[in-house]
Amino acid sequence: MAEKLVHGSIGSAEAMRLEGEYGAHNYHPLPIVIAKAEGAKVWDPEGKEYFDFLSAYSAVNQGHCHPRIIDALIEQAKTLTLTSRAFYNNKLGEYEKFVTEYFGYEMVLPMNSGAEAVETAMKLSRKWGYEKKGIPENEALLVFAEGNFHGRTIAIVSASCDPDAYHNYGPFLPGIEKIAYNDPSALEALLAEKGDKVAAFIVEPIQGEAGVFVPDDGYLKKCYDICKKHNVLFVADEVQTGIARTGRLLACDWEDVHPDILILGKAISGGVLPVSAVLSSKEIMLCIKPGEHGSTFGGFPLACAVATAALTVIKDENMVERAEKLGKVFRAEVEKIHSPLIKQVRGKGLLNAVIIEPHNGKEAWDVCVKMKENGLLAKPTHQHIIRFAPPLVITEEELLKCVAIFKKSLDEVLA
Ligand code: IF1
Repeated sequence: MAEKLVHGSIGSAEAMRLEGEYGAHNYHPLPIVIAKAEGAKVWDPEGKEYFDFLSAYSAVNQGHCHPRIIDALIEQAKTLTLTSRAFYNNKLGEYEKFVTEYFGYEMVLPMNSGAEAVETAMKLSRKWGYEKKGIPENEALLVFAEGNFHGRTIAIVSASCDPDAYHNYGPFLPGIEKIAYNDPSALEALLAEKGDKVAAFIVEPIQGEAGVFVPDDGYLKKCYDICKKHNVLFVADEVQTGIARTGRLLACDWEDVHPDILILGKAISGGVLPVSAVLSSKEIMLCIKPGEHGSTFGGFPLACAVATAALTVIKDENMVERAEKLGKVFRAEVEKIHSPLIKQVRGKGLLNAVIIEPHNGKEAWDVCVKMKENGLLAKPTHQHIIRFAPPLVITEEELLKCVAIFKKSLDEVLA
């Protein structure tokens, strides 16, 4: 007999069946259906409660359905949602002033998805390369790090080293160079050889998809200095690492690096709307002239209201400090767990990963399925890595409860 429904009008089994039947099969989700969420918790249609340790890949840093962000959404939705950029609107300029001052930049170019913002940064870098640096026409190069994840467009997957991301999507974008991550000498060697044609080095301060791969201290600063030496733009993709997640407003703040171009997405809206942003100086941003780039929704009034509220909440609720403190607690507690399945815990702030050592045929997926049964949602990546990234509103008490669920699940998987 079917379980009684608590949230919504269809049960978990039916929701999963419908997705499988009518939706493209471009994902392999954990078998959990979310019907309601608040703060760090989510509920399935049958009313079972879970802690969310994925946070929509760090988009809901402020917690699910944060009341102040939702209020801003509703208020603005009743007044004005979209004008296109063919006309001015009374929210965009105010938001642009707010967001540029918030992150310490002169100008912003608003977009929607993270991938669009990365594309924008690629186009902006090329424009600057031709118009300011003087790279000969159609010869500009963009440098990426191996193991990167910047999104799903054809230009972006042209820079990917992951066959799942690029296989059979060719032909790819030319003018892309890939170098080893966490190796400043690889950047120096490439720029020494081809630096006069390189417009930008585009890098994640911590590689998320690669499994929360934290580079050595000083890596970003060294790369920044190498870029300056060769008149190359240092572009940081902080779509996942930005906005308090790592215990700093930006992960680049850990090394006092101010990127020439900063790419933001995900948590800039608190997971309420697809909002992204590219921030830069006037010198760089004004290389793009009217009609040369844009999007129907980019900077729409609803996004402006939501992003302003989402960023205000980050400051008002001290989320940077929370992430730093709770991250230390999380890593210290996980290090105390003795299980043959745990190989390593790593991360910064509340962007963490546990590397799983397969044992008796059990791997990360099995641990995640068991944690799900025990009320904790986390997602495996690359077979042997589990990401732990709760909303930053989680309390220390809840966090400790979740570490206990993790420990219990590790034990049960091997039992
Ligand atoms: C999916 C990963 C995370 C990103 C960085 C740009 C984008 C992303 C550093 C593009 C997006 C997402 C996309 C999501 C899974 C997720 C992800 F596992 F694939 F790598 F978070 F770790 N730059 N990351 O991490 O932003 O266009 O998606 O808004 O399902 O593809 P988007």
